Amino acid sequence: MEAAELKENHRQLGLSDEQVLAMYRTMLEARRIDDRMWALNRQGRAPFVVSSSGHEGAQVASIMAMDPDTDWCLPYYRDVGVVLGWGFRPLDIFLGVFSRKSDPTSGGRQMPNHWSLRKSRMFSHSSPIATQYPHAAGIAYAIQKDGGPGAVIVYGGEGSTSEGDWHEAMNFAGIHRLPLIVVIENNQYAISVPVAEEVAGQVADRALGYGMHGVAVDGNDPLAVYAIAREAVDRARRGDGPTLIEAKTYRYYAHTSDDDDKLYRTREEVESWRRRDPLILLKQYLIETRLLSETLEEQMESDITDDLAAAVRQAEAAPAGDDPLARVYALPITPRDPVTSVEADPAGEEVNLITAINQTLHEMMAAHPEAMIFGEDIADPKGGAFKATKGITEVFGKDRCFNTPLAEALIIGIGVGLAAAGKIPIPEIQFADFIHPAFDQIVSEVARIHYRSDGDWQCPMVIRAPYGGGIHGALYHSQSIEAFYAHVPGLKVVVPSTPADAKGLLVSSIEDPDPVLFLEPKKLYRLAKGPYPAGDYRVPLGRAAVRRAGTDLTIVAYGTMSYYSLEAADILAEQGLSAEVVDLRSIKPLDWPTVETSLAKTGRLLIVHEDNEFVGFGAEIAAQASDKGFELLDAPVRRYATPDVPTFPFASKLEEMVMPNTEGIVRHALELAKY
Ligand SMILES: Cc1ncc(C[n+]2csc(CCOP(=O)(O)OP(=O)(O)O)c2C)c(N)n1
Repeated sequence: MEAAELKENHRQLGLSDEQVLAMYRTMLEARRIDDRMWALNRQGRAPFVVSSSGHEGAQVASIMAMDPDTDWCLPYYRDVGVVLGWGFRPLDIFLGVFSRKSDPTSGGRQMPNHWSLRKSRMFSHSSPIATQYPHAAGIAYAIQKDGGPGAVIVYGGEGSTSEGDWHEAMNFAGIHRLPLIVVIENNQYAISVPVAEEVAGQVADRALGYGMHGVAVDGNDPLAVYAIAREAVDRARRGDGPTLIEAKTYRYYAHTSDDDDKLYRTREEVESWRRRDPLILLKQYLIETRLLSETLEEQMESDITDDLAAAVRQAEAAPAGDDPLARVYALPITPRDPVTSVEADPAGEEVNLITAINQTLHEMMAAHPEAMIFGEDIADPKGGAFKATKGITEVFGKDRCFNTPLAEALIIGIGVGLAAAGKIPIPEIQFADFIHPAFDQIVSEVARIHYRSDGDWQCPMVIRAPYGGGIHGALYHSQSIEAFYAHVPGLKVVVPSTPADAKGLLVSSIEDPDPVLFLEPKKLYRLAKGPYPAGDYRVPLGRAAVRRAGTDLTIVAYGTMSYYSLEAADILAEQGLSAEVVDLRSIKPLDWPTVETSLAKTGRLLIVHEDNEFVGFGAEIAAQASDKGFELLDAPVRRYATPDVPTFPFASKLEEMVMPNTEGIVRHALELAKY
């Protein structure tokens, strides 16, 4: 091995002697931390560790090209060298290894190495591979539109470049020429899968397809990595767009402490890469350039050993967290006094539901300069598939109301990044049926960011999605999705059924610090008409409305079924049956006290929704009724919902046969009353 293997000279790269020595020291510290973590694991003191050894050159050199005072950093789980370079202390890392309460990244809630720190603009990382790339793109978009000086660096392995989230993010970064640097640490394996089975050709070449600059570099040559990273950062700061850097490297330990790498790599292969260890290459260089003496090297080693011993001692002795139920929501909504009377309609000009949504979005964009609306076809001149966003680009400009590529995971993922950067993202999913590609971003990211960062980050996003049937939308333009998402801690789910509620709930959702799934019943867009309250008007989340008072039975519904239930109540009244109609408005949080109060009055409960009955949201209400309202019930709880068929067949006659309707509600109510 020759030091001459390092192709660059640090001074020509603008690095001072102190800086190149600091680079070496950080790499050495990362290596020793890794060794220490593994030893702790093997001693049974740390249950799970992830290795970074071998990657230090790529990590420390690339992060040195950034400015921790203005830039953003999104490391992945292997990036000990990156987080040290960004200012983490060994203690911060070991607090995570021992999952202690004072672990600054997650308070012991996440696995070790899932880095995050809001005050240093290091965005929270999770475990699903590749979800971080759209986040980085969203942050970079916010920086670009604010005219900020910062750039964003995001890290991942070569395996992550097979995920859709990666491709969607690169596409978006290329389209907008974002100030983004993507570092792929290609260590030749995604767990046991060799790169040849992961990528056809070279990772860096993928940049071409996305209009990005792409470059492959020897990741074990820290000075070469630094040179490339510097160019990338300069490019980003000049406004010349993103760069994909593929740093070819190798990891010396197994994938994690749970992996046995002997199953898929020979010792000879590992040894051959160890001969090009980035730490040794840089050390040789420093010796030859007379910057590193034996004494200095020994001093560094012994300082690091002492620091790590102290950090391990302190971290291991630190207390564990004791509040796993806290900080699921930034604004938890606890049940209030039940609603007992029918709310009077607010004053206002009569509009339909879609107009109410459009006007509210205009008002909110004016009231909150940080609000941004984006999605497929939402910009003018089209203004959305249903015209919900009509006129917004014209008034507020295309930086704040913009079309995205046709990529739902990206839409939600950039929303996460925008929220991290202080925006209020209001993405539209064109039809709820097409939200499924974004399931991971919503469930694994949006909903968990607050909890997993122990309250450090918030994700105030409102995801609008037209949903439901009754418009001949067939199997893929009719679905009800509320049950999937009501199941997820960290999300709030609301469904308006009147224009006034559409405004009041949308305003509350946009002002709420937590993510809200705002489901708009398509059937009601033009059918539901009512007053549009001018000026300040809010409907609190988690608060149901009693739409009609009654004494014989309670009908609990939401969305289109709330509308139909009121029609049914009129028919039932003619037949001498007094039905109380409770419109939930919020699916989650559920306003149980209002349902219970109504039940106490009527003793009979009919739950109506257009989603499938099996494990539909009605099952939750029925379960709560039996748990908390058993003594109040004079009859079994009845559900009227769609049978177990895909919603909905296209032919009108077939759709009518399965989708709940007014006549069906009347029939079920009459039967229930007879029990
Ligand atoms: C979406 C998803 N699928 C599978 C996994 C399990 N998993 C964890 S790490 C990993 C390999 C990642 O390889 P690569 O991106 O090359 O990064 P490396 O770990 O090699 O640094 C896999 C499959 C996961 N965490 N997320």
